[in-house]
Amino acid sequence: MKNGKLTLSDLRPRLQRVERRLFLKQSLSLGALTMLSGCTLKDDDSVDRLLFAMSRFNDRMQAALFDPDKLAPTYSEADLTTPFPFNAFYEEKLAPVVDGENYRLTLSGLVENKSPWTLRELRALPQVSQITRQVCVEGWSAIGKWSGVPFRTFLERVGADMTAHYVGFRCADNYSTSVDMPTALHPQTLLALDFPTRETKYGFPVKIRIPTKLGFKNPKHVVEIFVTNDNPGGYWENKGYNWFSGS
Ligand SMILES: Nc1nc2c(c(=O)[nH]1)N[C@H]1C(S)=C(S)[C@@H](COP(=O)(O)O)O[C@H]1N2
Ligand SMILES: [Mo]
Repeated sequence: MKNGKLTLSDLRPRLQRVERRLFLKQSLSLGALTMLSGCTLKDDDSVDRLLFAMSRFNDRMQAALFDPDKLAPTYSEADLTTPFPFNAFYEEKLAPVVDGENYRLTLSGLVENKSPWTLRELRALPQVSQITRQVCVEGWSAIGKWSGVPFRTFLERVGADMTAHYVGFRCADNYSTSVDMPTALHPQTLLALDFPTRETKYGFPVKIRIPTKLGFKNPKHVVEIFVTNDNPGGYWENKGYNWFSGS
């Protein structure tokens, strides 16, 4: 501290902590630290506000750098991780068990045809399979196979406004997340109906599998999809995880 103002060296440990929290290791650089040293940051609040603003700025930078044609690596059956790890914001035994017969996938927001979809109708759309790696911020990654409808095909089918900025997801366990439209339209983004195992806890009946995003941006047990121009945030995003969290 100098004259009641925080200095660069005061901030460094805190930034390192926040960086870990926001997963900005590569992008919150020394340059950004130097930039901070010119600011008057008197209290924790202003530091947090600035860091949050930087994370938002970072989202825009990352979105601009996102190459919609760059593919995530794919793997072979021999690479599959077994048993496949489970993760959620609750214990495994609390995972929701959705009734497939009565299930309806609902649509809202900037979508022309808002008729809900049954599982049978979703299965009747063109299906593809892919083997990709899911990366969780909690320090594990695993290779799994997901099959289902290319999400772009689904968005075209329902007449989603593809010029809108965001697609949001609500889940049976009250989880939520959202992605930018280019990510939603990415060729590997899948409305998955089959999961690494048949156990329902991996997302039955619908998981949006996005191999260009961290695990937490891959919603399981999805019950509602909406298209919007206002960033919907999400369960972890609202707790400070970097919104873009992808490659
Ligand atoms: N509905 C819902 N989806 C979710 C989560 C959750 O808690 N609820 N957790 C996310 C996180 S942090 C990860 S890493 C993956 C884990 O998916 P898995 O159980 O198939 O490995 O699901 C994501 N999708
Ligand atoms: Mo995760």
